[in-house]
Formats: sequence, C-alpha cells, structure tokens
Amino acid sequence: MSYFLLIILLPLTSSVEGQKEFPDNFKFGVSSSAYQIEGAWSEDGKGESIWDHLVHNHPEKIRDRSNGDVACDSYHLWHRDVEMLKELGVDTYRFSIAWTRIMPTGIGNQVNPKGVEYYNSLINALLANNITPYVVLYHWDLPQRLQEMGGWINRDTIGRFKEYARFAFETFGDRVKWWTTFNEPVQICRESYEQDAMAPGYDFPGIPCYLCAHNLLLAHAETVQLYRLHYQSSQGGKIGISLSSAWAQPRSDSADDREASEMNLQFIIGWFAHPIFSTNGNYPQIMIDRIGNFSAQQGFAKSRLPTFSADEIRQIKESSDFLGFNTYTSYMVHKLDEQNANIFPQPSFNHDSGVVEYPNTSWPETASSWFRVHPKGIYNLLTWIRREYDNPDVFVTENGYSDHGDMRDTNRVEYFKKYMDAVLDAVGEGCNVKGYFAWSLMDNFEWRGGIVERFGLYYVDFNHPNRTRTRKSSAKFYADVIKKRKIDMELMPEPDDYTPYSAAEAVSTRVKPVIIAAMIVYLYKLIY
Ligand code: PNW
Repeated sequence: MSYFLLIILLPLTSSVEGQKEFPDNFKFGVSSSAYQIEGAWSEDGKGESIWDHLVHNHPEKIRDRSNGDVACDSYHLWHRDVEMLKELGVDTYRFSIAWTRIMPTGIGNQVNPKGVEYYNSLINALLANNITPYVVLYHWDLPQRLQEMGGWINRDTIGRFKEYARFAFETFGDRVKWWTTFNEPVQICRESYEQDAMAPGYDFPGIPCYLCAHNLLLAHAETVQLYRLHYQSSQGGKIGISLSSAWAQPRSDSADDREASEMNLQFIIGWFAHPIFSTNGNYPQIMIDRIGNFSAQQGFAKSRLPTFSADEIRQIKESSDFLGFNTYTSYMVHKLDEQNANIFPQPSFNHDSGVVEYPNTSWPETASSWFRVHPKGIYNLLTWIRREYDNPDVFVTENGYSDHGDMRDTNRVEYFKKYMDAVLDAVGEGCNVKGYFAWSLMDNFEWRGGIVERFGLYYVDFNHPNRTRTRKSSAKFYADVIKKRKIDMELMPEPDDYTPYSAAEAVSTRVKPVIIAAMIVYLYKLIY
C-alpha cells in the first residue's frame, strides 16, 4: 500500500518542484545605465547631460560628493564588461544609450560619429557572443541644452526625442531587436521636478510632474508609432517601456488601508500603465477625479492633470509590445487622514494621491534609506499587473540589492534567492513574466547615493585607475541560476580574490614615472 502511495505521490512532488523551474524561453539578463557606468563624460565630442550638470554644479547633492565623470569607465572598458556578461552566461544585456554621446546637444542637426562608434562596437561584441542587446533610449540623462529649453515640461522635447529615437532605429535597428523608450517615467517626473531627488532637481510640487508625465507619454507613443510604421516590419524588433513601483502593503486589513494601497498603485503604476495597457486608455479615473477636485478647491482654473484628446488616448493605448517593470522594495501605506492632513504641501503629488508611505521596521534594511527587503512585494506587484492589465508580457527589467560593497555578499544572494523565488510563484500562477534582469552588472554611480550604495554583482574598485572588476558571491550565484534555470537555495559561493588598490600602490604608480624621468635627466647631464 505504502509503495502504491509513493508511486502516486512521486510524480506529484516532482511536478510541484518542476513548477519552480524557469520556463524554457525565459530570458535572464543584467541591467546597467549609461550615466551610471560609462564615464568619459566629455570625451570624443560627448555633450553635457542634466546629470553632468548637476554633479558639477551641486556636488553637495550627492551623498559622497562623487560623480559619474569616470564611473566604471565602461566607455573604455566595455571589452571587460562583455567578458563579465559571458562569465555570467546571461541571454541578454540591458543598457542605455547616452543621448548626448550621439547627439551632443540633443538636437538632431549634429551627430557625434565617435559616440555612434562606441555603441556599434558594444552591440557587435554582444552579438558576437550570443548576448541579445536590450536597449533603453532614455535612462534619465537628458541633454542639458534641452533642459535649458524646459526639458520635459516643453512639448518641443517630444519631437526632439523622436528625432533621436529615429536616428537610433536607423543606425542600430538592424542589430537591436529590443527597444525601451523610457526607464521609469515616475522617477523622471516626480523625483526630478516634484522633489529635489534627481536631476535637474527642482522642488516644485503639484504642477510640473504632471506636465512632464503627459509629454513623456506622448513622446513614448509617437516614438512607438514611428517604429511600428517605418522599422518594425523590416527590422522585426519589439518596443516597450519600463515602469517601476514599490509594493504598497496595507497597514491593516481594513477597507480603508486596502483602498490606500490601491490608490497608491494607481498613482504610481497606473499613471503610465493605464494610458498604455488598460482597455480604455487614459489616466486612471481616480487620478482624474482626485486631481480635478483638489485643483478646483485650490483655486486653479482647470485641473493640474492635463487632458488627452480622444486621438491621443487612442494613440497611447497599446503603444507597447511588452511591459518592463523595475522593483526593489515595499512600503507600508495608509490613507492621509485628519491627523496627518498637513504632512504634505498643497498642491503636491503626495497630497493628490492621499496616501502616506512609511517603512516597515521589521523588514531587513539595506544600504539605501528607501529600501527594505520584502520578497512578497514582487509577487504581489506581478499578480496586480496581471489582474489590472489583462496579463501583458512582462520583463522584470530591474531588481537588486544595495550594500556597502561586501565581496562575500550573502545578503544580496539571499535577496536574489527570495525575490526570484517570488517571481517563480507569480509565473506559476500564470503571470506572463518573460524574463528577469538583475540590477546591476557591477557597482556603479548610484545617482544621489554616489558610490556608497552598491548594487553590483561585480565589485568595482573606484580607486584603481583601471576600475578593476571582481566577481562577488552573487555573480557566481546568479550564473548558477542561469545555467541550471532554477534557484539553488543552499548555494553560497565564495567570491573571487580581491586586493584593494592601496594608497602605497597609488603613490608608486604616480611617483615611479617621475623618478625614472629624473634619472634619465640626471644620466643625460652626467654624460654630456
Ligand atoms: C532604479 N522603487 O530606480 C533605477 O532605474 C536605477 O538607475 C537605480 O540605480 C536603481 O533603481 C537602484 O536605485 C528605482 O520603486 C526605481 O522603490 C524604483 C524604485 C527604486 C529605485
């Protein structure tokens, strides 16, 4: 009898185990972005971006006063980057193009051939190694010249972006088959204009962030239309957008707290996803209503949330072949009520959304103040997206962990185990998740977090002139997941050996040439 049971149960358990494997066509990758890794900020004709401008004019806004002038120096060291991608065994590499490297002012009358050459070399090397390039057109580094004309608040920027995108499709589209227009529009608009948390760093709540988002959505849709009309059938690629959010965990099971979570997700994800991925298009009704009502109460002649025409709603709807999604963490949420009515300025995005976010102190901390570990969050988000937008194709385009640079980065390994396992749970329930990109290939310039907050699978020695990269435990762990297509919960690999670039070495590299030169001069004088 017991044998009989065993025979029945064995296939069952192995099929449960089997669900924990990544599907055959699931793509694994790593992500990076141009400003965070390339360096060479003004080399070979590159123009100034808003990040170059911010770090040079306001170094005090960066946690350690570092900047991306050299960063990981990938402009020169991309061969090594490709080698690392091969070591990891990834199917695909997500990186961004610096607009100012190929169009120095952002305006299409001037193209920089050296910049084009750089991306051509990188793309060709990836393809030669069987790694699919997954290219982001805009990861936050707007040309400074365009910012001086109003940046994303100016409708003219839509056309400028389209011209840049057209050039990219024309130049790289024979080889690049995966395009993303924008990385994280919420960060681009809210953190840059609403809160002084990104470049250009305005602190102007309640108005510009909605104008920025409106123009970004139009720029996205027009660019996708351009691609679909002129390039998609001949080049055979796909085009989408990467959105982002933390999971909003209701403070309690009460109807009010659950509603706060829904409001938060509609304001953060729905702001961009509803116009593109919902059946009816346009902004979520809750945003239209709340911002409209508050605007009227606050004495505005019309809503601070701009209005799309019927044609624009149609154009934006379905303007993505896939949904890229970045997530790292979760927040606790409850509604803004009488007791805390005055914590946000009026008007402001936070006041409009009517939700208070706060950290759950029982979730483990990371090196970033905004970031605590809560693996269930990614599962909740993926299933929310599936329900809300009729199960679109999703790529997790960023997910990763920040510490202060441990080589034996056990916390990062644990993070990946749990978060990837939660992704598998979502896949098991039918979510169309097609791929996963770890953030990030290597430690890099973490925006306002400088180089203090490190997200890399590879350690980068920012003191070394060669920006030496060394494999952390997490790099070996991720390579194992990719190879076996499942997560080994027991595995904790040892990192590669790493010797920090010492002060003595630094002095000797700089002093040696001086001593040699002095000796030559001395010998010369002695002889003649
Ligand atoms: C991403 N959140 O932003 C960016 O795309 C990267 O450039 C950056 O280095 C990385 O995160 C790490 O900070 C975020 O919802 C987007 O909590 C969303 C969230 C956090 C970071």
